[in-house]
Amino acid sequence: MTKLKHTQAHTTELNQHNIASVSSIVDVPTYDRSKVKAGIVHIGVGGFHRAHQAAYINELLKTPGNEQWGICGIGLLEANRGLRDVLAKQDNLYTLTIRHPNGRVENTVIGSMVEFLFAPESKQAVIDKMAHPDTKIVSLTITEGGYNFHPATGEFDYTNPDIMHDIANPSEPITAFGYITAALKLRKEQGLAAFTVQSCDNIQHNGHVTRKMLLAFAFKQDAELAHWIEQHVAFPNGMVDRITPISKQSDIDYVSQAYGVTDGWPITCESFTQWVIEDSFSNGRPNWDKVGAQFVSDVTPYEKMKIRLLNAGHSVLGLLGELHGYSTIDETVSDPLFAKYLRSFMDLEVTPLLDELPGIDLDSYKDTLIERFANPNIKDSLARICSQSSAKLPKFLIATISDNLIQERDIALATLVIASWCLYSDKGVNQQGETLEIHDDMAQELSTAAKLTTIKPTSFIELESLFGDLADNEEFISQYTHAIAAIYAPQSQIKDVMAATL
Ligand code: CS2
Repeated sequence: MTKLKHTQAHTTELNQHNIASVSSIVDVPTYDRSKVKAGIVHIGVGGFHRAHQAAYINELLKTPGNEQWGICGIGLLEANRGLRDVLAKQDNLYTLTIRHPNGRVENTVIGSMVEFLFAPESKQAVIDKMAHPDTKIVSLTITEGGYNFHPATGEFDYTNPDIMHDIANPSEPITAFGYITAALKLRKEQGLAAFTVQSCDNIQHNGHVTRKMLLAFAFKQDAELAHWIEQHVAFPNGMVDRITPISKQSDIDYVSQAYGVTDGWPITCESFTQWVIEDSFSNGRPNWDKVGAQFVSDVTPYEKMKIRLLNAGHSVLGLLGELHGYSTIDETVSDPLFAKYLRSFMDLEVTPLLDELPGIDLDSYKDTLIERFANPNIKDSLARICSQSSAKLPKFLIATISDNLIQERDIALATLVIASWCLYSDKGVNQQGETLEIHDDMAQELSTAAKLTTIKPTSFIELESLFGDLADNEEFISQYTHAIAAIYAPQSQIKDVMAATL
């Protein structure tokens, strides 16, 4: 997000000193923040973390006895400088605006982040913080791409220049892996217990993936340390869920106009929230189950359900909606054809691949998803959903196609989304000719491959790092080239092709 501007002159600045004066209008932390210690160091203080984990901890801190579970946020990237400035002014406080589908709005000032460190300017401070005896958990929201695995093989990518830098310069890290390894090394040397490394990203088996990646990194740097990590660090898998659009100027204006509070970076999110966590921690953990999270012994079916239905469903609406010219998820799903397409995709191409979950009725889970997407008060942009599709789709959608091909099931609905992704990457405009806002680390590669489509219809799916060997699968080639022919036809309208595919 670009840095947001304040709007009104006569508002109260949000900071610790002013908390009491805004307490009559918004829900503020009632606990003594000066007594809260950072037991959790969290890398990646984006909107999602602030709407999810930090909100759970804020709730927990209201009950005395949990003061050891505050959060120290870490901004790893140079792009986090603006966030650091805002949080510093606000004593790390921010407003969470929860918007219910029926229009109800709840505003809560979140106080669980008690420290924030901007890594590019304080590398050693970050390492020391993670190595501090109070730190019990290092958690991560670094997005799918941050885990540095090859999308098709799942293996650690040693060719990433930042990783090469971190392997060669253990005391000057850039990546999350570099910091975590440096801190664990210090803990080992000082005889301190290892912290838990807890991923809060949308990756299936996020704990296992984090473990595999961290060990791959650490082995290159220090094999003995890697063995110690293998034995002592827990990496719980978890499923996280709360739709959190990118903050906009209108969110700042709302907090300022409705509550007279100047907050430089409020977060807006939906009312639904879910967190399912495997109860495996190396050094204690907060009682998140007391504030709505769920501890389970195996999170696999929950994460598969969420990633294959919610996240893939978002991408289905996102890519098709972008081509049509819609701009938000609620707008797209309120079009009956898009709603029908989404539901058919979920029912016909995803549900048969999911395991039964005790206590979860998949039909009502899907109904709820459609209601959540339709929330008119959450203006979640299609540009956000489609951003970094190259890191998302292999797990969210391409995996569903591969599984269905093995089981000889339908793939047509998902395949049209892939063909649409090709057209989106090729043309970079919607059907009205308006330029699309595309953010993808692989944007150049995607566009180069997509632009060859008219010469070679399968060029896009030959991107092996995304599609693996799918470009050798005859059934997939046949359905994909059929979809490509339909959407590349002169005057073709995406809605007509969707209707014909249903
Ligand atoms: C979205 C997710 O970025 C995406 O593709 O599907 O950010 C989604 O909003 C969250 O996972 C909801 O929990």
